[in-house]
Amino acid sequence: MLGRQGLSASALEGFVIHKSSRNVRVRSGSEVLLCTLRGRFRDEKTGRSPVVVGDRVKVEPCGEGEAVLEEILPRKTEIRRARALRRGGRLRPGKAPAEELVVASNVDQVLIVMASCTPPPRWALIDRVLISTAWEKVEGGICLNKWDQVEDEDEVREDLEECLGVYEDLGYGCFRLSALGRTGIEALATWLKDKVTVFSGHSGVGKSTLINALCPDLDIQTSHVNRVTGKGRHTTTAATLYELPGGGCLIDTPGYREYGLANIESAQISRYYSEFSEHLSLCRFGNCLHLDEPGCKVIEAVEKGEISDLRYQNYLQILSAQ
Ligand SMILES: Nc1nc2c(ncn2[C@@H]2O[C@H](COP(=O)(O)OP(=O)(O)OP(=O)(O)O)[C@@H](O)[C@H]2O)c(=O)[nH]1
Ligand SMILES: [Mg+2]
Ligand SMILES: [Zn+2]
Repeated sequence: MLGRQGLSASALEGFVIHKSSRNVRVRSGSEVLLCTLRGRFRDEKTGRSPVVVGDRVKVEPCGEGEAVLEEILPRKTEIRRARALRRGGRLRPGKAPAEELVVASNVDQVLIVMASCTPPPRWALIDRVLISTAWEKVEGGICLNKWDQVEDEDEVREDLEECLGVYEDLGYGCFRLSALGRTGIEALATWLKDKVTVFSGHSGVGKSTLINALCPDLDIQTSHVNRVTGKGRHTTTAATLYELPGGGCLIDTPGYREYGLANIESAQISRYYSEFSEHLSLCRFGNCLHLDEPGCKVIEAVEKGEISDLRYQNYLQILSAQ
């Protein structure tokens, strides 16, 4: 628990719905309070605050619609990712040291949003996010948005269906839809109902467009992807929590360039591939990383088609980047 003890009787409890560099907005009952962040809620060196969207907090009201943040209550869950430290906007050469970011707290599930094309889905990235959600013991789901763009592309669509089918068979919530065309939204709305869900994905995949489609009263700013690079323009710059009309909360987040695994060692990664589990203890070597070791039962299962090649290739890619 962060903050001071012995708050006055006028202190209110609420949860953080938006965070900017200088303040946070806190919902307390039917009120939304703008709260300044005092010194102890700022890191002296970076100026960053430890408070994140989703945090349950105590605040002291100090004027019409305003309050001061006094305490951050213990978190039920934390969604974290690592990113390389940059100097002058550039990645440092060699293995860049990573810093960890808490994206949101107290969430029940993470929806990984990918575009069906522009930009195309990155399945290894999906696995990274699924590993970190499993580590944190929160649900993970996958949404292929912009399905309208592949409707007439039989080969691309079949390929995407096949990949998504692998995850469906593993029990993940999988959704194909068009946020812009507002088609295929219902199944996702059912998955989101009464849960707190954070939307995670690259810039330009349509996270904000999808939240606009799910909450018709909202008009969150969205922006075109760059036609040449196919990349988004980092339109959403801060995490914000929105309430779903039928119950539940959605957290929109800024698109990321990279998604590093925080706190997870190479040797642990295979444990997050549930389909590997029955083979792991049968490998000849106890410390087998399932790369090319003799007597590896995971590789044998891939060769027999019992483990999907897509998942195994993702596993190798993640391991090589650790
Ligand atoms: N064709 C098509 N375009 C879509 C769809 N959903 C979103 N888009 C477009 O994709 C672009 C990016 O959408 P945004 O909602 O801003 O993407 P975002 O993921 O929130 O991006 P950041 O805020 O930068 O992280 C916009 O031009 C949207 O209109 C869809 O279902 N189909
Ligand atoms: Mg956005
Ligand atoms: Zn092995």
